[in-house]
Amino acid sequence: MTADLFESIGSAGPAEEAMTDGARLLRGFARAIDGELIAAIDAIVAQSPFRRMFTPGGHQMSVAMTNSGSLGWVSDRSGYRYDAIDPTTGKPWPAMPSIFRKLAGEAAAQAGFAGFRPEACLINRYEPGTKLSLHQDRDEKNYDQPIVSVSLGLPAIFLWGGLKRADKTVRYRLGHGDVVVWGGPSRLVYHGVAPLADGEHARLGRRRINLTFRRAR
Ligand code: MD3
Ligand code: FE
Repeated sequence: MTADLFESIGSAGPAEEAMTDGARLLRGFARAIDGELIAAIDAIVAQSPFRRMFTPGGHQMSVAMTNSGSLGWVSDRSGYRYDAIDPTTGKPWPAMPSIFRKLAGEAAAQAGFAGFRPEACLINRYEPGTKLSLHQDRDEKNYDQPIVSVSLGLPAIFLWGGLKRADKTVRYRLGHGDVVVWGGPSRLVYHGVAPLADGEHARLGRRRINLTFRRAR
């Protein structure tokens, strides 16, 4: 992985070059297929609705979530895990649409991870004020596999820290259609999302939706 991290198609600001090794920002990579992505999300949400899960500590998350794929990320009082069954519906999560697989595979390949075949797509919904506290993603079995993230709708300030929670964070703006591939040395970095600023997006209104594609097992 190259050191000119967050190398971007389009606009690479000076802050982007200062980022940690192992992540790659593909600015606007998903923009041309945004309508198809939003239609696919609507179909998933019609089967497995957005819900605000509880953390093992008993706090309700402000981000609303659902999943598609053979496994979905869930959190409740007993912990965080990947499960084939949606606990809200008692049924399997909706299948991962082929447009999702194709996008995730192409983005990963572009960032140097050929053959990425995610089995889980976590769908996060942010409304004004919604935030995601600093955390690591460590519920997956294999940290050699990257995570691909797709941002849609209102822009968010993404917080990017280090391998320790107390490490200082830098901020990046992730906008509609931006795709980030996180792997290698960046895979276990602490990260989060600042409270979403209010606004109106032409396609999604007062919302931001983020897709994260993972290999969970
Ligand atoms: C860096 N989601 O779902 S996406 C998450 O915008 C999550 O909804 C955020 O963090 C969101 O766990 C951030 C970008 C992202 C996703 C996974 C990562 C960055 C990551 C895993 C490791 C390092
Ligand atoms: Fe995360």
